[in-house]
Amino acid sequence: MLSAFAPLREKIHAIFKFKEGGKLSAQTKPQVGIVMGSDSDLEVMKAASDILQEFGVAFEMTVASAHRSPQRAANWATTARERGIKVIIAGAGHAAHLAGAMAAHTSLPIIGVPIDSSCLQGLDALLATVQMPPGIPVATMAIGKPGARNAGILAVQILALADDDLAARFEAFKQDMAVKVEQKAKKLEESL
Ligand code: AIR
Repeated sequence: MLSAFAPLREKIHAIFKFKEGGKLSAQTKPQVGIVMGSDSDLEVMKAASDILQEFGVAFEMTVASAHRSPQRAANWATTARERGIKVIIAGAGHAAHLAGAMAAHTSLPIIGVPIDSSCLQGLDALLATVQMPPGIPVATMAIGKPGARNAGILAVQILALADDDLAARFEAFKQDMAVKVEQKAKKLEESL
């Protein structure tokens, strides 16, 4: 069964060759804006930038706080579209209003990442990010690093709607995951 995947795997490796050499394309104009409430969120939010890098999607990254620097957060969101940004990923912990603030100040799609930085381990941030009032959506991911990685993946999927090359790479990425599961299943079954 696994051998059937061999040619596919070669194709995937060809498509994903940028994994070894850093960014795939020479494209430098950021398409994704990543913003976080504090530099202490970077360890989590790096999971979003890492996957964007794997796909060769250019991004910009900054810190802005909906509470500590509301004007900076508003300015960054308001000017995002004119900077060429198509999707915003916003991560914050505690009473996390950053993603909602982004959504208030731009019509670009917003992906929210609740950060597990508080004593409530991100449950507070999850509720604050996900419970947006009707009319102002935030696509809210899981808490912490897995959510940040998924935020990057969702941004890729959104951009791939208008980018056939990126869509092909995303398909390969999904197929690669399936191949890995096949390998794990085989290994587990053989160990029994
Ligand atoms: N935060 C900062 N301004 C508003 C909020 N909600 C969040 C950050 C971080 C947490 O507060 O997103 O997760 C703690 O920040 P710091 O700077 O004290 O480490």
